[in-house]
Order: sequence, then structure tokens, then C-alpha cells
Amino acid sequence: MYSGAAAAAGPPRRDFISVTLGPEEVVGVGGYNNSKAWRRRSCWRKWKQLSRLQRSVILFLFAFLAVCGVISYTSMGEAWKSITNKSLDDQRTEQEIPGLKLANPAVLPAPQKADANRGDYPELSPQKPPKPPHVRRGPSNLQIKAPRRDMRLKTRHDTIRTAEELVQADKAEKTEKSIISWRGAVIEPDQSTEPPSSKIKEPKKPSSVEAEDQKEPVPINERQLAVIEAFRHAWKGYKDFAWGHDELKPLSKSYSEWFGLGLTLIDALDTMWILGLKEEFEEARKWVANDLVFDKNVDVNLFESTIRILGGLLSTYHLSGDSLFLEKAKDIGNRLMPAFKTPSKIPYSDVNIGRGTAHPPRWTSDSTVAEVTSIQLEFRELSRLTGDEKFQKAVDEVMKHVHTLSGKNDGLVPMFINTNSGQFTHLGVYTLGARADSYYEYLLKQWIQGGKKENELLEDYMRAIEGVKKHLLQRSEPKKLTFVGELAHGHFSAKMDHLVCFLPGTLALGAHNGLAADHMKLAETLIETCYQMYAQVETGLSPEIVHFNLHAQKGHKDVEIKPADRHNLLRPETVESLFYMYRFTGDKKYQDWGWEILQNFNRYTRVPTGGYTSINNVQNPSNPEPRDKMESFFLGETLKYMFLLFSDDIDLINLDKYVFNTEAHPLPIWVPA
Ligand code: DMJ
Repeated sequence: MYSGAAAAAGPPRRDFISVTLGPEEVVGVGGYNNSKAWRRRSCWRKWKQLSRLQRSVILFLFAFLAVCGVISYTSMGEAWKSITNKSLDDQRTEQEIPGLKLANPAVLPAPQKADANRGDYPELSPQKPPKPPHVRRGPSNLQIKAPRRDMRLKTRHDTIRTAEELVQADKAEKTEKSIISWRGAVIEPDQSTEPPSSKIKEPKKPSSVEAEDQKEPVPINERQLAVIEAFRHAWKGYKDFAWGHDELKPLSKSYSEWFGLGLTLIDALDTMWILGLKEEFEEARKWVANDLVFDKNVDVNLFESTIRILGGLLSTYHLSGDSLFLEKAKDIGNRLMPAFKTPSKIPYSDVNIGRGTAHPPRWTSDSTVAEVTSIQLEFRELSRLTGDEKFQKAVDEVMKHVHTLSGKNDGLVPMFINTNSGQFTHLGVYTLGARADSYYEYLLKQWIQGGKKENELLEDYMRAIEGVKKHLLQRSEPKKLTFVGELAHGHFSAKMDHLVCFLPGTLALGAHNGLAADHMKLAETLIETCYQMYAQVETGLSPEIVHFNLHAQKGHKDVEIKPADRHNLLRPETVESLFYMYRFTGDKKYQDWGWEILQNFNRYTRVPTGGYTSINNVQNPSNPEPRDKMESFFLGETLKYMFLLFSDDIDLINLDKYVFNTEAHPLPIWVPA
């Protein structure tokens, strides 16, 4: 229709049609006006002409559309963000995991970094593509988060499967690969070390330890039951008189503190797990959860706290899968790091774990060589589990540095190293005993842990064993026992620490992993010597140090003991080596020797009210002079190795999957690339 105003103004222009109602809007007045102002005015008038109801409806519609618009925009944004993040994560995963793999792929999953890192493995995520914005309901973040919860469950499941697959793949790979035999040089598998399974009875039952790939549980035998009984007796003393403290003093029914960190309890955790002592384990776990606090103004020895506490927590984490132990391991690991802040990066011996300060002993700026080179298995594993390279970097640097140092004698190292200069000090004294021992042990074990790829470690190990053969081996009289003595400025001393008895086990482990045949031969002769260090003594227990007779004298045995050396601290080294020897040879004599030793511990060191004690005099069966102290390694190492020695289950801590740290805490071997 035409407006009346337009009609009055002149003849209607038929070729224009207006849909407006008001006279001013008639086309033709003043010509066609499509200016913004005109349109604004026109809309405004139209709006004013609407009823209140109409206006409310329109306003409501506008508001509704606006809200819809905002929601859709946010959803699209979130969806886009999630896609973008995913691809970034994909990139990061590709960069980070190989980075970690560089040195360290794992047999066991780098497990349960709880939730924190799940996002770093987007390939595991079942996240669905986001729905188109217009069909989304509810807050967008819910739709992003939900799959993460599913993923966690899936990851747990996948974790187990992946471990199984890796083990299978590993087995398959092993049968194909060329390996090196302890019968010599690099050879093919059919010439290799006879697998222990053919010598030791096949397991009939699965162990409680490696549930994933176990067959049937192997029944506990009489001797193992005796170890469990011994452990329970020791634990009773600790629980009654020293709970939560470092060491039990079983005679005075009290305790001693070293670091004030419940050392015995932590050292014993994985032993309880392996022995199947669930109740005791649960009780100890509660203490760790509620009472173990590292935020303490206390100086701890870097090496001792690494091998006992960090090592104990890491292995317990692996065996139990309980992330509490990993959290605690991270905590102590971080607190020990200040030790590496030295001019040379060779760590100080002591760290205050509350203050974050470190220092050398008061009288010197030297550290002990064995100490700075026997913390690597633990810190490397901590890096693998946390994805934080700093732990591994710090300890690898020490090994690389020591590798290049002069002052070695055919691979044998002095006992001290300076934290300022980074050079060996007190040159010219070489021993496989105190202050150097575990340097050699960790060369081999790091090489094994890392998948046998780190050649410098192997090189140093092989050279050192040649050094031992060249400079430190002698035979005693009358029994012609091969022993490892010491060299001081060119002079040979027929002194051998009980600590050296780790060596037969380490040599056997190397041979099992393909090293030279004569290493196994040497292991066999040395373990015989270590056993004689017990058998030739009145109590049947070894002293701390023996001197071997180099010349036959009437009425003299091979082993001489000086008054200052005739104590026994319940040490594990001989039992440790017996365990390796039995695993790799299946020769029952090793079990029998261990059984004798256990009986003698029971005879001379057991305290009726609970616990075992170190003794002062292994030569006096009627009064061995109890010292009133049970070292934490008696539970952490000695009884654990006893239990494993008496077991015929090669899967009870399978030595192709685990490597023991120097405190008998098993850590996983990383999968070879
Ligand atoms: C333990 O703490 C460790 O085995 C270390 O390597 C040597 N000393 C004791 C046991 O004798």
C-alpha cells in the first residue's frame, strides 16, 4: 500500500513498492533516501510503534540468540584448543620419550607418574573428536576431561600389557641376537652361558613379586621358612624397641640414630615384600605414609642415604606398584641434589636434607671414590621414572669424569677424589675393599641397567678386572685359596676385607651377561675363598678383615685374624655372592654354605628378646661379645639374599629383569633399544 503523504505529494511511482507503514517512509518524498540516519530513524519509529509485548518478545529472542552465540563460540574455542594441544603434545612426546630412551628405555613401564604426565602420552588417550559446536551441551570442559579419566584406567591396563609385550619381545629378540659368552669373546647364542633354568629346577609356582608374567607359585621350602622366621625375629626386636628409628640395639632394648629416618624400616621394605610378609609390610607402609618426613635439619651421607633410602623406596615402588614410595623417592632424591654443587661436580659426602646445603667431611675436601660412583643406579632410575633428567645428568657426569682421570693402575682406582679439583688423591693405594668396592660393582651394573650400550662403563669394568688379576690376586697356603689382596705403593698386602666378597657375585653376573669365560672361573675360586673366611673361623662367621698366609706354616690355616679385625657386622657380601653363584650354576653346595652361615648367625648373633646383633669376636664361640647393634643391611640385604639363595624360583627377582643396587634393592633393567 502507498502512504497518504506520498499520494498528496504527487503521482505514485508504481515502480516502487514500500513495505513501510508511516507517511514519511513513502518512497518518492525527496527521492529515494537510503542513508544510515534515515534507516536508523525509520527503525526507531517502527520499534516505537510496537506493543510492549512485541518488544519484550523480540528482546527475549535477541538475548537468547546472543547466549547461544557465546556458548557456541566457547565450545569451538575449546575444541580447537584441544586439537591444537593434542598435536603439541604429540610433538612433545616424540621429543621427550626418545630423549629419555636415549639412554634408558624401560622393561617396566615408567609407571604411574600419577596423573601429571598422562597428557604427555596422547597416543594412549581415547579422546574423541569434539562434537560440532551446535550439538554440544553443558560446559565444554567436561567433554574434554571425561576421556582423561577413562584414559587413566586404560593406561593402567595398557601398562601391564605393554610390560608383558616387552618381555615377550625381549625374549624373542634374545634368541636372535649374537651374545658374548663367559666362555670367551663375542659368540652366537648356541655357544652362550647355559641358561640357569636348565640347571635349576623350573619354578612350579609364581612368586608373589612379578605377578604379571608368573606361572605357578613356587612353594616356599624349609630353608626359606627359616629365613622368614629369622626375619620375623629381627623385626620383632625392631618393632618392640626401635620402631621408626634407624637401628635396633637389641641388648639394651633401645635404638641408635644415624640420620633419624627409620633406616632399618626403609631398608627392610622390599625384603618384606619378597618374603611375602604382608602384615609387616602394611604396618611399615603406614609409617612411611604418616611419619617419614625428609624436611629435617639433618646431615646425611649422600651414598648411604642413596643406596638405602632412595634405593629402598624405588625398589619397593617397583615391587608393590604403590606410588607412595615413588613420591617419597622423589622427595629424598631432590633433597640430595645439593651435594652435586661443587667446583668439580664430584659430589660432597654430606647433605643437609632440610636446609639444602652440602659439604665434605670436616677434615678434608675429598670424597670417597666408591661413594661418588655408587649412587648412579638409583639416580638414573629416578630420572627414568620422573622424566626429570637432572638426576641422571648429575651422576652420569661423575662417571664420565672418572672415566677420563689419570691415576688409575690398570683400571684400578685410588680411594679418594677431591671435590674441588676433581682429581684422585692419596694415589698409589688400590683395594677392592672399603672405599673402592662398589665402584667396580656399579660399572658393571650400570652397563646392565642401561641395556649394555654404555661402552665406557664396560671398558672401565673389563680393564679393572684385568687390573685385579694382574696386581691383586694371590694364593694362600696351605689350601691355595685365591684371594684379592691390596696394593700400597707397589707393595702387595695379603689383607682382604669381607666387603670384597661382593666380587664373585659381580663377576658371575658379568659372565651371565656375556662377559669373558674366565670371569666365571675366577668367581668360582673367589667364592670358595669367601666361604673359607667363615668355615676356618671358630664361630663359623667371617671377621671384618682377614690376612691370608702366603707361606705354609705348621698348624696355621690360610686365614689369620688380627684382634682389631675380628668383629662381624652381619654383613651380606658372601651370601650375596652365594646367591648369584647358585642362580647361575645351580650347584647346591652354594645353598648348603649359605645354610651353614644362617645357622651360625642364629647360634652366635641372635638375641632372645628380639633382633640380631653384631659381635666383636668371631673367634670365641663361648663369648662372641655382642656389640648391641643390628645394622639395617641385615634386613635389607643379608636375609634377603639368604631367602633368594634358598629359592629355586629363577623368577623370584629374575636377574634378566632386575639389577640389585649395592644395598640389595632390585631395580629394573631398561629394555635394550
Ligand atoms: C652395605 O651398606 C652395602 O652393601 C655397601 O655396599 C657396603 N656396606 C654395607 C654392607 O656390608
